[in-house]
Formats: sequence, structure tokens, C-alpha cells
Amino acid sequence: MTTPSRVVARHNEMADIVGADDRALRRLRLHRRHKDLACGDRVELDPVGEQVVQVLPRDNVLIRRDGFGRRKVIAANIDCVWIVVAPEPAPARFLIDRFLVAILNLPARPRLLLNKQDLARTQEPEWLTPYRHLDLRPLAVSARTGHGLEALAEAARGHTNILVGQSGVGKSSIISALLQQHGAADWPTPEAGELAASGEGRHTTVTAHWYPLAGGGAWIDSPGVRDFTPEIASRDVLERGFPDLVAYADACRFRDCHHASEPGCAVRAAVAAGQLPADRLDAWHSLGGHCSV
Ligand SMILES: Nc1nc2c(ncn2[C@@H]2O[C@H](COP(=O)(O)OP(=O)(O)OP(=O)(O)O)[C@@H](O)[C@H]2O)c(=O)[nH]1
Ligand SMILES: [Mg+2]
Ligand SMILES: [Zn+2]
Repeated sequence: MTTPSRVVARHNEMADIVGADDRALRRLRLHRRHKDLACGDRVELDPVGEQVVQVLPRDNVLIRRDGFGRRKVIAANIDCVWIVVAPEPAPARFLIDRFLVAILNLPARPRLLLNKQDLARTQEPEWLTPYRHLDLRPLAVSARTGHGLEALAEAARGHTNILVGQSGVGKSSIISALLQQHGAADWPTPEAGELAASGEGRHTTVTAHWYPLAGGGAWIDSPGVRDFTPEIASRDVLERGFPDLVAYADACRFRDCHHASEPGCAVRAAVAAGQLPADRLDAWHSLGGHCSV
């Protein structure tokens, strides 16, 4: 008899794993053949709960490229990705476009979460304009005041949700606030320092962490990024990240149009006509859409 379990967090050669039934939390040293295990992975443990005997197939896995081009696994088995942004720190240009390429390729549902509403001067910040035509259904919340958290919990129920975004936008604070209301009752309370408390001290998240929700579903907290580089192995991958742009590309004169300076480019025509935001085309070019990937 093996025990169905979940990888809650990964720390170098170790992994925190929780039994699906007993909810017991174990920190196990991993065998080398399991060095790719990630937060969110489903595994089977031996009867005494000391070793991973099997890793179940993944639905998907969220990956980024680090500054040296190495693949970094963030988490596995995700169905909704919330890109968290805030008035402070100000959103980095193209960050959302970059996340969208990874999310739409998982595939998973992308959503926008506008945190720190208590600091916001406008309901819809200006930088949101290039994304209004995409189905990201922005939700405004404040981890500090609790504004919007009920709606967020409602939208999250039954899904495996991950919060991604720049460091300091409040991902851990949001999860911390949500778990107080909507965490699974028999789940061990996160250790102090593991989640950013509402105090002033900074606790940068160093590894992704999985938390179950009452009534099914889960939240995954992830480490903040300064930038995000998706894996783009082919033009198809890039195109999946730009459904709005691709919708016009069929009408380009050349099938392999890069939407740069080719004559008869329907994408540039859509930008000129105000149908497609220029920032989206800029993002496409910045991600390599101008060359034949
Ligand atoms: N005013 C205000 N501050 C907030 C809010 N949410 C979080 N903060 C503060 O923002 C800072 C960063 O919050 P964290 O939750 O640690 O941010 P994070 O996104 O988890 O950061 P990393 O773990 O580094 O990626 C902390 O000082 C929080 O208290 C909010 O809704 N309003
Ligand atoms: Mg954090
Ligand atoms: Zn074109």
C-alpha cells in the first residue's frame, strides 16, 4: 500500500510532502532520480511515508528561464495563474505579456490581481490599457484592508491557483489573509516567516509553497521575480501567448509575416486603426516575434 501525497515545497535535496488523507507533513530527502520534483507534484510514498516511490504524471508545469538561460521549475499542476500587480512596486514593462506566454501555453487560465487597492489612486491604472481587450478579468483587492478577498476566494474555489509577480506586490500577504478565512481547517498553520505577516518586516518568499483550500482547490505562493522569461521553443509557443495579435495575422499578405516592415501587414494595420494596442506588438517583437524562432 502506498500513500497518495502532494509536494508542498521543494528545498534543494529535500521536499516537504503532505499525505492526501492524513495531512501529515513530512520533510524527506529526495533520491537523485526525483531531483525534478516540484511544488504541486502528486506522488506516492512507501507505506511508512519515508520515500517517494512514484511520481504521478503532471498536467502541466510552470517554468521560467533564469538570467543564465537555465530552466527553473516554479510549480506543477496549475489551472489558474493570477498575475499580481500593485501601484508599488510599479509594474515592469512587458512583464504581463511575458507571463501570458507561459500561462497560455500551460495551458491555464490567466487572471490579473490588482493588489494594494488602499494605495491606488485610480480604479484602473493606465498601464492596464494594453490588456483591456484580453479576457483577464482584473480583480482589485487589498491584503491590508481585506477589500475584494471574498470575491477572490470565490473565484479560486475548486481550482489550483498560483500567485505570480514581482517581489513585494503582496503575494504572500494575500495568501496569508485568505488562509485565515478559507484555509483547510486541519492544515498546519504556516510557520512564522514562511508567509509574510502583515507587519512591516520583509519576508521574501524563496520557494513556491502549496496550501489547500477548504472545500477543495489550493493556493500556491511563488517567489517574486524582477523579470520573467518564458520558454519559447517555437513560433507556435509565442503565438499562443498573443491570441489577440494572431487574430489579425491571418490577413497579412505573407504567411510568415513578422509584423515588422513587411508590406500588407494586417497586424500593423490593426495597430494603426486602434484595434490592437501598440504595446502588444512591441511586446511581441521584444520576445523575438521579429525573427524566425
Ligand atoms: N498598503 C498595502 N501594503 C501591502 C498590501 N499587501 C501587501 N503589502 C505589503 O507589501 C510588502 C510586500 O508584501 P509580500 O506579501 O511580502 O510580497 P510578495 O509579493 O510575497 O513578495 P516576494 O515574496 O518577495 O515575492 C509587505 O510590506 C506587505 O505588508 C496591501 O494590500 N496594501
Ligand atoms: Mg512572498
Ligand atoms: Zn503581419
